[in-house]
Amino acid sequence: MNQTIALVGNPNAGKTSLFNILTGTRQYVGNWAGVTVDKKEGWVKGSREWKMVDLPGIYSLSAQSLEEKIALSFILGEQPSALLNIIDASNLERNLFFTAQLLEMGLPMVVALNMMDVADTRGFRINKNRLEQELGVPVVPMVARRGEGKSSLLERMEKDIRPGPTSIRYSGEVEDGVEALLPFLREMKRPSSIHLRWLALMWLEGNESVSAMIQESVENRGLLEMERIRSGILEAPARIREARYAWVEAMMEGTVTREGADRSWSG
Ligand code: GDP
Ligand code: K
Ligand code: MG
Repeated sequence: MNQTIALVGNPNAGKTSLFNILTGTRQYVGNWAGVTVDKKEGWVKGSREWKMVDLPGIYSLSAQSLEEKIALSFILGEQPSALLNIIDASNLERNLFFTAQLLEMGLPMVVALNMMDVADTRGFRINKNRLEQELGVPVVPMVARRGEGKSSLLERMEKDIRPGPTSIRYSGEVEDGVEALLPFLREMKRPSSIHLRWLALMWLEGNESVSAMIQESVENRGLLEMERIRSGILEAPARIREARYAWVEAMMEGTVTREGADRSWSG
């Protein structure tokens, strides 16, 4: 059975390196329609055959840069069956913010914890099992540039790939807003594997791509009510961001220590 897996991660996390070791030379390079951002597709050799698409490197799904729009419209439009999220172990905090958004989306996912050599050199000790437990999806330590971790990654993609839990809890106002939006979202045409909760959060954040999709398929009275819910929450995007940052911080505290340094994770 052929399935599509989208490779997603921050710029410079090692996506191209990982794409290359997973697909060998059998890759296709083109452009995303109408833009000059590279589009790469290739087949991943394993016992389960995956078609892999390398999406543009992005930091979040919120800011709506060209790259983010491309990534989001691929995920919403082409509906990949799973996500491979590559993260930079030496920049874990920043990378996990994006991971939080991806987990909430609800697609089956695996995390490639790349740059383990750099993390080691910088003195980061990452409790991989704990991180895996907390994220709720497989986490595979890797050094993509040297091909290290490839076979474990393939094994986990085959056996353990799964949707993560949606463990982030937002402020009461935001949670009430999500709850109130769900009935409208249930009615709309949408990719079946995407969580309504994630769509509701993207709506509250004012995400353009998701809002456009919603505007197409929810009737006007419903839209008015959805607008009312959104504008009734004071600074919803900031509240949502804060909760995600708090989640990332808690994740860091439980899973990473740094040797020979004070409690700062960066630098
Ligand atoms: P992309 O921007 O996500 O596509 O990342 P690239 O694959 O282009 O990698 C960015 C840089 O990091 C390149 O110079 C890679 O050779 C390097 N790189 C990728 N993976 C690793 C790794 O695991 N360890 C180290 N030290 N460097 C890596
Ligand atoms: K790069
Ligand atoms: Mg690249």
